[in-house]
Amino acid sequence: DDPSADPFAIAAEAAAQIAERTGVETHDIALTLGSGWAKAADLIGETTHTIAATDIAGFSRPALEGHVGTLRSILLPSGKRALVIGARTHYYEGHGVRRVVHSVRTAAAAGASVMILTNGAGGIKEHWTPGTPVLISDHLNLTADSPLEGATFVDLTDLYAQRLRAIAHEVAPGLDEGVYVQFRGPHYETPAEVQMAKTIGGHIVGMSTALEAIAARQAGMEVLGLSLITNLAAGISPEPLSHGEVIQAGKDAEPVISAMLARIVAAL
Ligand code: 6GU
Repeated sequence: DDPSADPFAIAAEAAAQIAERTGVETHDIALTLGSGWAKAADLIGETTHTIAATDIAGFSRPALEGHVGTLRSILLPSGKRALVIGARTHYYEGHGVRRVVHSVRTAAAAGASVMILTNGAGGIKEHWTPGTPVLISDHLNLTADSPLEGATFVDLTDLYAQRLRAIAHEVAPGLDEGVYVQFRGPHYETPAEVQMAKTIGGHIVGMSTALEAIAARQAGMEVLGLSLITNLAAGISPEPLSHGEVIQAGKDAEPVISAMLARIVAAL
């Protein structure tokens, strides 16, 4: 949180601590598992090490139920290594964008070249019933913030890598795609805000992922993004939104979408 601290040095320190704790020098891919996706960790391979995120430099205490607060090193059947981040700091927690992207920078420092970002989100398309997984094709960052500091001009043309999206479509035929809109939260959007998101080209509304994706791209990683539609966004659904229902929809869909994510990881 010290503005004079170098966030990349803290990420390097975190990666060194992970390497020390696990004996694994290099992780090949990293996954941040958001609401509804946590079960994928058990399906992709064998967890050899589980670390409390708070034992690692730069990680904050998890703020929310459904976010487990651990880092796991997983040996994939291919022999590759996955770092699973079950500890997400949300922008709305107010700790600043450096904290939000610290896990992504740590994954990059740990060697990961692919960053898979998952979340639970609201749907703008009426036919997306709760439980529908959607591949993120692009994003609109409405936080008015950026993880980049100073004159760092990063190209975001292929942010959600076409190469990885093609693999996802191959192993999950019929998977929908959409543009993710990151709002600051923690309140859900008004119906007018949802209409604005729709008008400017958005399909999914949420409170994470876009800032993390930018940091991953800056670090040279390829990004794959997946949203679980836990509910329709305000005004699209006739029902008011409840956090409890969002969590429940995530739990209900978890087995199916986690299995899908495991197939994607196996195909990378
Ligand atoms: Cl409707 N909006 C946002 N911003 N995040 C969500 C959501 C809606 N539903 C689940 N997460």
